[in-house]
Amino acid sequence: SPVPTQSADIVTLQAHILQQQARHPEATGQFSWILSALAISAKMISAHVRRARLDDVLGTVGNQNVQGEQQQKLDVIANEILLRTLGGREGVAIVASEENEEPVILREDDSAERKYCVLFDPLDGSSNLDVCGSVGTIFSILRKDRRQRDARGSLLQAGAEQVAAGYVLYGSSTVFVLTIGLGVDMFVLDPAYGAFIRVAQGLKMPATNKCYSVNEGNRLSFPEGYQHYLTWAQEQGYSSRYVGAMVADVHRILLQGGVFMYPPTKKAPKGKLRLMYEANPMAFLVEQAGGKAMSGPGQRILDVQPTDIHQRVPVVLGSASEVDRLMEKLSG
Ligand code: P6P
Repeated sequence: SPVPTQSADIVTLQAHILQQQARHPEATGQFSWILSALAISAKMISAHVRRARLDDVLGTVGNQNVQGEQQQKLDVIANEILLRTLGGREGVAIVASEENEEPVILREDDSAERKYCVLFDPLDGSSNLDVCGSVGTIFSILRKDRRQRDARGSLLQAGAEQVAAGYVLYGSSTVFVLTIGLGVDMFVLDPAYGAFIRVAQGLKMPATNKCYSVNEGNRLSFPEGYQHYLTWAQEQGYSSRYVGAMVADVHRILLQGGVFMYPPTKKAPKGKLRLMYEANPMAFLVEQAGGKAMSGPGQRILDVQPTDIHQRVPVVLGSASEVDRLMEKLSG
């Protein structure tokens, strides 16, 4: 019988993290522990997402569950999971969450060892849960800036300073996408074993794709350049795909190419998406996959100097040529 082809090695996310650490003999392991905290958080949040609304039905009397606890919304649960897993990691000095107005200082920077800041949107697009749509978790890791005296100062670094970024997509499967600045790697959760299995390394976004992703309901309130672009794209026969959860929309662009945008609108003149824990991590991933991420003509998202943890920016990201074309339309 024919010799079976050597199947590809099975590499889990945990093994991948350790492989990356082994490339840096000076590494203390702090960074690896942070990534593993994000991995276990993703598995726990995935388990809750797969039970969305069942807990409401199976576990509650009024809005209390059988333990008499206040039934929590899933984004609060996801936030708690991330705070508590990251809280157990020595390397994490500060966390900032879309759910918390103020950053959380987990430990003072008393040791000589490098510390990190972790920013996240625990359950992005959570309103999609009500209709069994895709939702996601987005995270960004910065080095704690030791020269800064307070948490805010440490956090307000441009996206180009990120040491890692990624997202978890809770869709038809649970996908963990990660960059530590050496390309983009993708993992899929095997629920039978509770392990994330590596399915792609060094992922590169297709150079073009006649597909755009935007909430067209806001079209008439977009700046003119965006409207001109959409008219042009429709004349070219572009297709439109929009889930309404950034992680799902960006994941499609990462794998298939095209362009995602959240332009300024009358309701959100600076755009709706948050710089620190939505635009920056996605921009890092997209650039690592060979794409572009801009917040306007000549304004690379990763170069934006933040002034507030929760500030919003317009977002255009995707295949370089598709982003360039839109920027041309915006430049008039
Ligand atoms: P709209 C979800 O609420 C979110 O923050 C992103 O995940 C998503 O891209 C965007 O807002 C959707 O906003 O206005 O199109 O519903």
